[in-house]
Amino acid sequence: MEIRNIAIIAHVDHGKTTLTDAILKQTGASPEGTTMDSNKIEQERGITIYSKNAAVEYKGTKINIVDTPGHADFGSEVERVLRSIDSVLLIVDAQEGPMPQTRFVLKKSLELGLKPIVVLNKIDKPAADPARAEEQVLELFFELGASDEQANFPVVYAIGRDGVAGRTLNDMPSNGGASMDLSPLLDVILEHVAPASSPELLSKPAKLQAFNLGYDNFLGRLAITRVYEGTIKSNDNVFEKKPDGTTRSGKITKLFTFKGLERVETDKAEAGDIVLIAGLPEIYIGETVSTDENVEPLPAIAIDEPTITVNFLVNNSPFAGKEGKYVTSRQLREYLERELQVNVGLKVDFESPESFKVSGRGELHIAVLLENMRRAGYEMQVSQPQVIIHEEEGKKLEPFEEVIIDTPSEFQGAIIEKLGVRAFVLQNLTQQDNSVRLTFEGPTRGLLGYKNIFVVDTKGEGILSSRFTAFKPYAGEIKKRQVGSMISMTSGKSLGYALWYLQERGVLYINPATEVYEGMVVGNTSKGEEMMVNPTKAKNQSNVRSSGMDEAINLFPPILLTIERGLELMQEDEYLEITPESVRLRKQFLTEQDRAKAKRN
Ligand SMILES: Nc1nc2c(ncn2[C@@H]2O[C@H](COP(=O)(O)OP(=O)(O)OP(=O)(O)O)[C@@H](O)[C@H]2O)c(=O)[nH]1
Ligand SMILES: [Mg+2]
Repeated sequence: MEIRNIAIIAHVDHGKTTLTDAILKQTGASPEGTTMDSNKIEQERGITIYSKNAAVEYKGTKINIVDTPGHADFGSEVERVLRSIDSVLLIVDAQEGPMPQTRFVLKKSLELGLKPIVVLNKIDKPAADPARAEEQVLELFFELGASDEQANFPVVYAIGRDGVAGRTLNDMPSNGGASMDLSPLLDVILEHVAPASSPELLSKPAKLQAFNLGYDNFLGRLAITRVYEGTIKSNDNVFEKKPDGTTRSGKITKLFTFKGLERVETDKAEAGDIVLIAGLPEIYIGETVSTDENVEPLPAIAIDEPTITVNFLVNNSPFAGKEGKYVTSRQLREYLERELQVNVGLKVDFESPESFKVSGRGELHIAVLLENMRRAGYEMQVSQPQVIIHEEEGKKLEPFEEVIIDTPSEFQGAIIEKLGVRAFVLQNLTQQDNSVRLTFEGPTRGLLGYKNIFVVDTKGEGILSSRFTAFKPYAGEIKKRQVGSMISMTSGKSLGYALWYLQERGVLYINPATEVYEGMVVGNTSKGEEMMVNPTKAKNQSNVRSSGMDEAINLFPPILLTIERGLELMQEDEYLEITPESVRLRKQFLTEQDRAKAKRN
């Protein structure tokens, strides 16, 4: 069977997974109701975190499809995937037009010489403007130095959610056209994407390259590979070559291809296909696997440098060990070691026995790791995220990001002012009706802790997306307005009366009847100063006890801490305590006395 290999790429939320799911359903490759976002955390958050392979059959051709994550923290997943396929569907929301991640994934695709197919999606949105979006996409191609051939891209219009596509707007049912399904898109794929193999490639010895890793409890490490040449069989003796030529030998024990969302075992796979291989415990991204010892290794696949670091420590709060199953340093270490096998963007420094330095591509990357750990029964505490500073020729370099904001115009003043203080420079401003799009560049450091402020400043109506651009010269000291913490001075159960009194002074993180301990942070103060509070205090005892008092008082809903919110809100002298059931913020030193002592030193 002929094979075509494509990846679906886009900015976050532009509709990649919805479209992929619809393709799987319409081709009968997977039943209704299944989704490529198969991971629990993906489903809860409604975003894709891991790139995933699927395969469908259409008009006698096998199409391997890789759905990729659009969130910038997972951009390195996309880069690797692009090395394994022959073309991309660049999905663009017809209302939003190209966004930062659109630019990033398109740039990478063009650099690799791929010829994208552009899908203008979500044309059902009331404010969709496919003509304008198409114009912007074309501009972006030119700006990124596309060749004439690349810039002459085919365009398909789609409503992924309804599972319809058309080669022209007039084909769309919403415009009175006759298109009923996604076959126009699938036809364009067959016409436009080169077949993944040829008799010549098939006649050579087997040659594969690993572009992603997996893990199976029984089979151990797995590699997702593209077969470039020849035929690979299970039980083949192979040579694994690093890009520098270093060679190991090994044996393939099992092979799987993709069918729908499932992996199916097979005894051989031919040039052009994408297969999972087992049996090579040390295989790594970018390595070439071949039956021929003298094969020329394929070029390396670059893996992005981490940009932020968080220290992971054994939980030593007064509530340690109450909720978690795995709490020791050894257990944390074992988890992280396993994670490093598959979490490619991650780095861990195990040097210190008390705290492991975990580095990743952004706050979300770290937050997802922590979320996975707590769900697996782990408990730990982590320090405030810090950006990674590089030293180059005696110069300090730090990660920079591009930020694009869409907001109602009335909020732009506050945004420009606050990002300005955080060393972000406004680079572009475009007005459209009552909203503006602002483009900034500045240090990641300045962005840490800003997202909560942004939500407040735009009353939840602004959309902020950011992505790493490069390590650039250190932007100097940034004076952020500190939020002060409300610190519990005692241990016990919080009471409604006490919280009612405290909510006058700031924002609370806890509900009534929450167990607290001395040194735990229960809220933040609007004035910005640290404050010792007693959230367990009952109404003055000397008063006659008015029954029902607790029910009658009016409490604002607290801002309950999630892992991400905690990482954003926490101060440098605090830890975020994470257990299977709770997320708490605490001072590193629990008593006022110890804090004062630590300050003096
Ligand atoms: N109006 C409209 N909404 C759509 C369409 N397709 C998808 N959506 C919605 O857009 C949101 C994001 O869809 P996804 O398919 O998860 O987007 P994605 O590109 O896979 O997102 P990430 O993987 O997180 O980058 C969901 O709420 C979808 O229901 C469409 O054709 N029209
Ligand atoms: Mg998705």
